[in-house]
Amino acid sequence: MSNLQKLLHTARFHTTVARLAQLPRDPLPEVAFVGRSNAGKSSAINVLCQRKRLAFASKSPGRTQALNYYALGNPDEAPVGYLVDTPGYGFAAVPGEVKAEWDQLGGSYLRHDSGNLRGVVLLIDIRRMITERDRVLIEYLPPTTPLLVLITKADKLGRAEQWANRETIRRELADFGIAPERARLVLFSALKRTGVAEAATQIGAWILGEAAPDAGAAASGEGHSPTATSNGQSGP
Ligand SMILES: Nc1nc2c(ncn2[C@@H]2O[C@H](COP(=O)(O)OP(=O)(O)OP(=O)(O)O)[C@@H](O)[C@H]2O)c(=O)[nH]1
Ligand SMILES: [Mg+2]
Repeated sequence: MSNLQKLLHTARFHTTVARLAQLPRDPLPEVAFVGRSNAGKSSAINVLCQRKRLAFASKSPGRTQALNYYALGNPDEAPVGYLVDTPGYGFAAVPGEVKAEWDQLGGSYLRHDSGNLRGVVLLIDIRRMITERDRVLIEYLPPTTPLLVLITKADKLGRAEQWANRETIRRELADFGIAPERARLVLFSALKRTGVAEAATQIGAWILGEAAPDAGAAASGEGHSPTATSNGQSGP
């Protein structure tokens, strides 16, 4: 296992942010996990960090209501970066007030562009594909922010369907004007640990400012993805 992957195993809870004024002021690299409610953000963080209950995963959508910061690096030293779990969006049962809150917090966090955001992990449920809200979210981002698109809950479908849906998502991203080299697509399952090594390697590389090896080198044995690219850094 590479050092890039191991970096995520050092994750520990840092702080919860309910208002933008509370964002950490240290200019450390951040990687944000975003996606609709129930897409599997918190579950992905737990499996990537090899911690069962670091982020709270729940059957009731809308569980994560604030930005949760997890610090990375040797626990005896100052953090080298953060993972940020963000509130899910777009769940119909969530009252309008909570939705407005997402726009306030999740939306403005992505838009405010602190200069610290090195990459965004966008989680898409493999059975739901890309939604209008996902598209709006991508538009909030600084236009060069690289994306790691985790196609989650891949275990719910057979291999052929997984790859067919991955192809549809790839096409939809292209239709939204996302350059192929900006987005790396990974079939992912927190349950079966599919795609975990590749995702952890990319995220570790973003935090440490290194180039990620391509999919073949980082893959967990769950299939080489022909269109994946090793993204460059968006950092300053
Ligand atoms: N089968 C399967 N279920 C998953 C997977 N990942 C997450 N789930 C389930 O999906 C549900 C939602 O997962 P969460 O990780 O809480 O989703 P979230 O995106 O953090 O949700 P919010 O915080 O509400 O936005 C839970 O019941 C998880 O157990 C996966 O890879 N496979
Ligand atoms: Mg969550």
